[in-house]
Amino acid sequence: MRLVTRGDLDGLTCAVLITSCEEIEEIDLVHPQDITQKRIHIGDDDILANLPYDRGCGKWFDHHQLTQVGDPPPDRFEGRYGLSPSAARVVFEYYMCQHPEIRRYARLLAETDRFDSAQLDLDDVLDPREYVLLGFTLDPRTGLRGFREYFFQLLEAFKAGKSIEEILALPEVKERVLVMRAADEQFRQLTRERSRIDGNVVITDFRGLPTPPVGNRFIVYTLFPQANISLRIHGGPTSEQVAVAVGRSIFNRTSRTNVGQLMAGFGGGGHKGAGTCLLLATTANDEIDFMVEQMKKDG
Ligand SMILES: [Mn+2]
Repeated sequence: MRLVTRGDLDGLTCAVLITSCEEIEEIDLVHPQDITQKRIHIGDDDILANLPYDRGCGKWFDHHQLTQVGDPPPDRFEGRYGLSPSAARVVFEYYMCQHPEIRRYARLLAETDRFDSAQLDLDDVLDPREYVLLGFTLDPRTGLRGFREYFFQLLEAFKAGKSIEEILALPEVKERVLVMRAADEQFRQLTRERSRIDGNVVITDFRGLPTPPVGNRFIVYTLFPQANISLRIHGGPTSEQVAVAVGRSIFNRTSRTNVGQLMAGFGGGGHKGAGTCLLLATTANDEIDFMVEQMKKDG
């Protein structure tokens, strides 16, 4: 079978668990909109994890809000869906009785829950350690490239039973941590320069930079504690597209915006607390203004 998932920490933990319970010959890392926009063919030999439902799939595991975009899941399907802190938790609950040996990943799973649902404190953002640090090196939103090979290296390391200390000592991991730390001060500076406050919203515009800046996506909330929600704009996968990432502050938790729902209105998706969408560059500004107005109205 093939596993189709996304290249973040939750996708990695899904891959660790599913490859322990199923015969997986191939793993593909895709973006959720590759599924909803049918850019890849999904058949009954495919397991989808941490991604929207596709009616062709053999099994499906997810924890994101259901959106109007893409195939609606039927009442009965193979796999499991639930509003859980991580998709990996949903996978774990599905396989645990048949495969009690996956309990050995309990710590990885608990930390994936915490990371994927952004239950982080100030120290996790300013001085990340262990699984949180590893999660930031894998986060596609952090802007580091070449994550495919990196994802498979980490998968192999966890399957081989390596500890988090051993994994953080791998040269590829150390290198990414160094790149992240080196870029950190510059990222703060750029975030300060390119952000503006509009009511309760902090808007950061990274469009027009030669490369997407590398940095921790929660830093913005430490720099603008008065904002309860952020909207970040950067270049999309093609020059005709603009990517938007919206998130509620993890420190000032007063925003009432349902981000996943708001993003679904623009072809994207996510959770109550965070989500993304891709816009056409030609109409992006008007759509972004609309989103900001909605977030201000929600309070
Ligand atoms: Mn997830």
